[in-house]
Amino acid sequence: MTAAFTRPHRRFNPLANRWVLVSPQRLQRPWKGEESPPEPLPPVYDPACYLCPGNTRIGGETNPAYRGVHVFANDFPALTEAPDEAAGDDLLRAETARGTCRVICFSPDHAKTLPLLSPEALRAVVDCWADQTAELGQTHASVQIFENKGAMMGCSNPHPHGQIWATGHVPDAVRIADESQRAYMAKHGRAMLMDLAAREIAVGERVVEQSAHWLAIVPFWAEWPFEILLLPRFPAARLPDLFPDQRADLAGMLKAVTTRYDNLFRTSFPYSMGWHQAPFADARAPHFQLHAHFYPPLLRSAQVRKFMVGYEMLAEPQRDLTPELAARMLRAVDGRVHYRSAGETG
Ligand code: H2U
Repeated sequence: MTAAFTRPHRRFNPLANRWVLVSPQRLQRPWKGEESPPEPLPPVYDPACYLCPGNTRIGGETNPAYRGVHVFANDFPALTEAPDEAAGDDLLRAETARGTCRVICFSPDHAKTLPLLSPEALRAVVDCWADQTAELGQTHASVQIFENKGAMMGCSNPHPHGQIWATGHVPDAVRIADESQRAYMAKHGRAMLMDLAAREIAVGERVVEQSAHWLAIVPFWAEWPFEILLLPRFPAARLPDLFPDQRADLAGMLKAVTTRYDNLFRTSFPYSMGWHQAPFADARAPHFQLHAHFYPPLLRSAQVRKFMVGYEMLAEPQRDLTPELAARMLRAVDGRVHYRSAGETG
């Protein structure tokens, strides 16, 4: 049905419970990204970077001489562990939002990004995400792990880093993903995203990367041009549930997906990515499948981005490039050799 869909249509996102408008007639031919020369890599160490080992942060603390992954408490947290305060009424309603915000440096090397890290270093990032989730999940309702990459996504610093926000409440996007998956399981007796993984593997046209344990697709209902949904092919509600071989495989998957992204327009591909994990209220959550969203803004080159404005802000998201074509473009570029290392041996 989808490949033959050449006229305007809407697709439903059952995970987020909303629609996206697809207008493939506006953009039927694939295009080749402008091949701008790679920007110079930042230095391995930047004395002015507040995330590099040994440097002083804006808040006055000094980073240790860390050699792998490094986590610290955000000096400007969006949430604090404040005690409860009064709420409002039905019209003007408020409630206390308590939480903990941390920053995670993926590497001491200022010049690295996820696709440039070794599989072992990426595995350490996965382990750190899982350990942080396990720790903060003991005292919080939800743990949100994310990375803003690139100035286009508001990232403050090229040093490879992400964030962890653990909250006493379940934020909206996670609440909706939880409710949608719960309703699907009540109706079908199976997990929504296990069904989706099986269906997408069978169909194949939206698959970007597939490994023994993981699947990366441009979802049928993608809003951003090159959006990716990363799914486990086994039941798992949260990152700490992952077994060692699943973690190692995930590290390879992260490397492959981000390598494809960078190779698409031969640029350090900006995005916001993050994990949706089951809220901690349910010790077991068989309806909820752990998954990662990658939301990249680029549309047709390293410079030309998709704007979510006008109709998107006031009505619903709209896209021209079909998810099937986006997946084909991502499959067509190398998922193993990064453009910066092409030509290198070993
Ligand atoms: P982003 O690049 O995704 O914005 O993340 C950087 C975070 O680092 C940001 O939340 C924090 C900011 O508050 N930060 C510190 O904790 N200490 C600093 O010295 C500078 C930035």
